[in-house]
Amino acid sequence: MKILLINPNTSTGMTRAIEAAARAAAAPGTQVRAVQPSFGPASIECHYDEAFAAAGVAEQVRATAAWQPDAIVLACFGDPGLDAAREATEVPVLGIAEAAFHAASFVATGFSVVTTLRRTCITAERLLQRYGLSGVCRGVHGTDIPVLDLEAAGEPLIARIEAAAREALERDGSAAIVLGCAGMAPLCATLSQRLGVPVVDGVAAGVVFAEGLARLGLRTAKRGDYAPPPPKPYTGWVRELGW
Ligand code: 2AL
Repeated sequence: MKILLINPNTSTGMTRAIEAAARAAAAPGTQVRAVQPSFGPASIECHYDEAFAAAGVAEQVRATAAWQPDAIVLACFGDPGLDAAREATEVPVLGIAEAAFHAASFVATGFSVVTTLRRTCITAERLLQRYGLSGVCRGVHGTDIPVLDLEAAGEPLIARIEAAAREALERDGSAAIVLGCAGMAPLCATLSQRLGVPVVDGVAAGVVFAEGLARLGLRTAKRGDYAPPPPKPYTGWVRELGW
């Protein structure tokens, strides 16, 4: 079984951290490969960043096709380029927000999301609506921690996330926490142990769900809107990315 992880940002340190978290979650015998786009933002913290990250995801789905993954996980909490990736491949593609929300909904009737910059909360809220899980999420909370600060997360930063999670559980009356950034994956075990509630990291959840879908033999539907893109010329710096 081969699982491809695409970190949609261009931070190599974060790609390696995400890869380690994914390997820890994967079943024995599963190969995990983590890649990142050749262009785009170092972190994804706003709509503008996300526009370029989505193109980077499409680039990497194409560039890694020869590796023949059994499933693909997009490791950014905004799930950038998810639909485009599904058009560009036949294997299942999961976003980590999508995976984390569903996992949390399996173990609690109400969960809270703790994420990075407050301005990214709208992205998570829109995704919850998209996935039909707004009714299970009791609140999305920004910490105003920049994504790249998570690369060297020491105790003060972990304590800030822990405090935000405790406040969210209390204020929302929720029973589980979803970590709202791929960069928080390495903190999941520590936060689970300290908080005493289910803490969901979308990277681990995404890898496990991806393995499950591949084992079920499910492929992305090619009848309808997830069919391959209609061929046409692309111009300028993306001319190689046209179908
Ligand atoms: C993220 C994430 O997971 N990776 C990234 O660059 N930005 N998410 C977030 N909410 O800031």
